[in-house]
Order: sequence, then structure tokens, then C-alpha cells
Amino acid sequence: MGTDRDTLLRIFETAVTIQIIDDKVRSYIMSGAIQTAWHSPRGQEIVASATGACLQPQDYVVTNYRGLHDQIAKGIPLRPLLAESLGRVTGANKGRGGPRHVVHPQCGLMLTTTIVGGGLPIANGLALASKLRNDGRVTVCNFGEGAANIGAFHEALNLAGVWALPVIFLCQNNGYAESTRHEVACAIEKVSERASSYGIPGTTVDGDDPVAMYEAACTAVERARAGSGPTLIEAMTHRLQGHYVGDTMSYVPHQELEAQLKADPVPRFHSWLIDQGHATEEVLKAIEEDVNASIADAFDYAFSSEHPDPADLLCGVYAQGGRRT
Ligand SMILES: Cc1ncc(C[n+]2csc(CCOP(=O)(O)OP(=O)(O)O)c2C)c(N)n1
Repeated sequence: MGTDRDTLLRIFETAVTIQIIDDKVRSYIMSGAIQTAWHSPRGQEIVASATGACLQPQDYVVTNYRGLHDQIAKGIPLRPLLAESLGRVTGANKGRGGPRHVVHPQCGLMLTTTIVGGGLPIANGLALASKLRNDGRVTVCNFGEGAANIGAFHEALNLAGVWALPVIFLCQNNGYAESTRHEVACAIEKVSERASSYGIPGTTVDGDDPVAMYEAACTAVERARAGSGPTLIEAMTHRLQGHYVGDTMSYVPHQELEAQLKADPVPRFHSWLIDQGHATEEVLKAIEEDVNASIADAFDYAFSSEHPDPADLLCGVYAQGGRRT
């Protein structure tokens, strides 16, 4: 395994990409330049970036409406990703899905769903297909701790355990499901303890720690790829923005939010890389400049693309294709 310098810098580059894009999308929404619903993954960048670094291009990922970080970490090219987020015809899904329904099968991003807990049984289906085909792929299924209280979570973990499916259930525990704190909705402290009910390993990890997150994800990926079955990872993290853009977070105690904002994992990772001697300020600056250039190019592409033609609305909906006459 081992988190070598290249891997750490790759994780950093992905995390910075997520952070900058998310900050820009929110500011475009607030200025009225774009109109979309948006659920920010700020604060959860390291979970996705470190996990993505353990995966192969052919592996599958399932995510939810807060999935920008998972989509970027799976390697979806920024142009079609941002064009989709802006609802443009050049988007990954021709602008019809928007940010909360992105799929990009060529990159292994198989589902972005708004149905809380809905991704878990679907991830099992993908993993079952891989197992039957013996193609060596693993599936990572991302969801929040709120989703771990949905029936589908329990059904999916049970079946994955029984069939030893090559799937990693990655619970991104950001402490809140909309405005509901974890402890008000769940009688046990650690979601990962639930794994034992289904005969699979469960672990809780600091999701904001790139090394710990990378090692936990790689262990689970190796186990799944070796045919030994699923793992439940609970990655402890924080949501630095509201549930959606416009949510004022009045339900989060002021001091708690202040402390979390101070501990923003991306700048913390930046300082850590320098303190540990993995990179200099110049190296990280060069990475950030490259990232900014790619993002500027992708936003230009998205903004200069057309919205879908309403006349094409039903194309691709029915098996026969084409327009309904
Ligand atoms: C089946 C279902 N129930 C309720 C909702 C409404 N809803 C949207 S997001 C959300 C909170 C989910 O919290 P969590 O799973 O912790 O994920 P997070 O938003 O924190 O990433 C809820 C209840 C939904 N989309 N789907």
C-alpha cells in the first residue's frame, strides 16, 4: 500500500479541484449566473480524493446529490461534468440530469441519485455483475450517515455479506442529515458497528486524514478485489456548507461551525504536505495553477454551450428513441 509522495500530491490535486469548483458554482448561483439546486461537498474533499486514488479506471462508483467530490475523484473530465451541472447539451447526460443525476459509465460513475439510501441496492447489482463476469472490478457506494438509517442500507449490507460481493459501502458521516444531528436519529455512536450484524468488516476512520482514509479505502478495495467480500467504512468528516445553497445552518451551534471551518481539511492538507517535507509551497502553487486553468477552461466550455432543445425532451426516454409524434 503506502502513501508515497506522488499519491499524496494526486490526492491534493483532486481535493483542490473539488474545493475550487464547488466554491465557484456556489458563487455563480448566488450571483444569478446559473440556476440549479446544489448540495455542497465542502469539507468532505479528502474522503473522495483518497478513495479515488485507490481505484482503477474500470471500477464503479455510486454517489448521491452531494456527489461532486466523488464524481471528480472518479475522473470524469471536467468539461462534460460542469456542462452537465449547468444543464447544457454538451454535458455528460446532455444537460437533462443536472448535478444531482450525473452518470458517466465510461469513467465508471454509474449513478448519482437523490433517493437517500437508494444507491446501496444498485451498488450491489453492479458488484453482482462484476462477480458473475469475474471482471475484477470493485464498486464503491457513497452515502451519508442519514442513509444508514434507511431500510435499504440494512438489506443491501445483508445481501452483500451473504453473497460476498465486491462492494465497499462508504458512509460519509458529516454529522447531519439535513438539519438532524446523527445522535438524534441513531442510537449507536458508530455506524460502522452495524457491519457485524451482516458478517462483514466495519471500520471508522478520520475521513479528513488523507493517509488514514487512503489506507482504509485501499484495504477494503484489496479485500473486495481478492474476492473476500464487502466492507463498511464510516469516514468521519464535516459538512462546511449548508445542506443546500441557501440553507443558513441555524441548527449548527456557532462554535461548532467555527471550529470546523478552522479545520477545513484542504488547507490543512496543504500545510501538512509542506511540514512533512512532501512538497514545497512552489510545487503546491504550480498544482493549484494547473487546476485553476483546467477549471477555467471547463467553465468556459460549459457557459458557451447551449441549453437542450425542449423539442428533444423525450429523446432517449423510450426504447424506440427519437421524438414522440
Ligand atoms: C428516500 C428519501 N427520503 C428523504 C429524502 C429527503 N432528504 C434529502 S437529503 C436528506 C438527508 C440525508 O442525509 P445523509 O444521508 O446524512 O447525507 P448528507 O446529505 O448529509 O450527505 C434527506 C432526508 C430523500 N431525498 N430521499
